Amino acid sequence: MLTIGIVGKTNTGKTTLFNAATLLNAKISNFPFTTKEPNAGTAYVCDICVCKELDVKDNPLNSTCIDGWRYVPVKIVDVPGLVKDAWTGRGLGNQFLSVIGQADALIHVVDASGSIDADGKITQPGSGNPVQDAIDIEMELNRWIAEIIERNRQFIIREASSSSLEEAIAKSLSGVKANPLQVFQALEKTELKDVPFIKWDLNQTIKFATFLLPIIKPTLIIANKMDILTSESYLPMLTEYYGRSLVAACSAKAELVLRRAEKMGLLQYTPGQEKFRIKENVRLTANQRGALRYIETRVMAKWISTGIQQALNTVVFKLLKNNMIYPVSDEFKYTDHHGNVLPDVYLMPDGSTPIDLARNIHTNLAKNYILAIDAKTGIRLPKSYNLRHKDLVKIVTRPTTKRRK
Ligand SMILES: Nc1nc2c(ncn2[C@@H]2O[C@H](COP(=O)(O)OP(=O)(O)OP(=O)(O)O)[C@@H](O)[C@H]2O)c(=O)[nH]1
Ligand SMILES: [Mg+2]
Repeated sequence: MLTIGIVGKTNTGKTTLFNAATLLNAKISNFPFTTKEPNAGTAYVCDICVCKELDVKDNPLNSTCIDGWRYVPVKIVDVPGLVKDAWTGRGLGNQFLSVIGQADALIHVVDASGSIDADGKITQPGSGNPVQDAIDIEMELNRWIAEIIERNRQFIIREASSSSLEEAIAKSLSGVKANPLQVFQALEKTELKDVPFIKWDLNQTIKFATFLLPIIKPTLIIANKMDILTSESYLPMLTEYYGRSLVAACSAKAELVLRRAEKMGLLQYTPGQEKFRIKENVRLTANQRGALRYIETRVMAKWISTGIQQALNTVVFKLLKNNMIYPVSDEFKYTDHHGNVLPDVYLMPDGSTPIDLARNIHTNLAKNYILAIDAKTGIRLPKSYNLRHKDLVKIVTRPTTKRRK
C-alpha cells in the first residue's frame, strides 16, 4: 500500500490532519511536542467511480464507493514534530525519521497563520514566519539524508569501485527507498556526476541531498490553519516560494470537526465535497452550531473546501502519478469470479503495464499471464500497454492444472 508521511514543525496541526484523514483519536494539543511516538492509520484518496460512466451498481471490496466517488486506501504516518538541528539528534523527531524513510511521498504541514514562534509555542497569529519554518524543516530533512551518505562514505567508495556511484549511493540509502535511477537523476541535476565522490565536501553532499529529496519523497506543502485570518497574507508567500502546484490551502481542524460530526450522525458530509448539511431533526448545541458557522464562513465560503481530501488526492494522483485501475474477471458484467461488480481498485504508477497489474494482484496471475483485455472496449491490450487512469482490465491466464495425489 502507498505510504504518505506527515512531517513538519511542532504544533502545525500534523496530528489533527492525521486524525481527520483516518478518524482515529491520536492526541492533539496546543503544547509543543504532543506527539511522542509515530501514529499510523489508513486514509483514502478518491475520484469519480467508473460505476457512473458504466451505469452499474457496484459492490466494492478493497475500496469504498460513496455517492459515485471511489475511495481507495493508503497508509498515512504522523511523526513527532521536527526541530532545528533534528539531524544531529536534537528533539524527538530525529528518532522517527527512519519511519518517514519508508514513505513514498510526504505531506509537509506548515502553520500558515503564523501562530507559532521559532520554538513551536503558540503565539499571536501573524507573528510567526511560515516560509522560514518550512525552509528549516526541509533543511533538517536534507541534512538527515546527507548525514546517511557521510556515514557511509567508505562503504560507497568500496561499492562504487565494483558497480557504479548511483548504485552505491542508492544502496546506502535503501532505508529511505532511493533507487539508482533517482540517484542518477539527482547527480545529473547537481552536476556532481563529473566530480569524483571521494572529493565531495560536506556542502556538495548537502547540495546533492537537496536535489535528491524531492525526487525520492515528492512533497506537498500543506498551508494549514487557513481558517485563521492572518493566513491569507502568508499563503501567497508560500505559493511564491514553492509554486502553486505544490502548496495546498487547508484547515485540518475544520475537516476533523466535519468528519466527526458526520460520524456522529449530525451532518451529511462526504470528504472532499464543498458542502455539508445539518441533518433534519438533529438538535445541535450552541457550541456545535457556532463551530459549524465558523467553518462555513471561514473555510467553505473562502476556500471552497477544507482542502484535506484534495491534498491527499494531489499527492497520490499528481505527485506520485498513480492511476486507479479496476481489474475484472468478466469483461461484460465487470465482475469478479463471485459476481461482485467493480470489486477492486489498484493504485498503479504511470508506466505500469497489464503484467504489473497482474503481479500486484497475485504472483500466480503474473506467472500464468496470457493476455489482457480492455473491458470498456473489448480490445486486446498489448503487453507493453501503459495503463491509464480508470482503465478496466481483464487478465486472461493459462488454466492451472491441479496435481493428482
Ligand atoms: N485554527 C486552527 N487550529 C488548528 C488547525 N489544525 C490544528 N490546529 C491546532 O493546532 C494545535 C496543534 O495541533 P496538533 O495536531 O497537535 O499539532 P502537531 O503538529 O501534531 O504537533 P506536535 O505533535 O507537537 O508536533 C492544536 O491546538 C490544534 O487544535 C486548523 O486547521 N485551524
Ligand atoms: Mg502531533
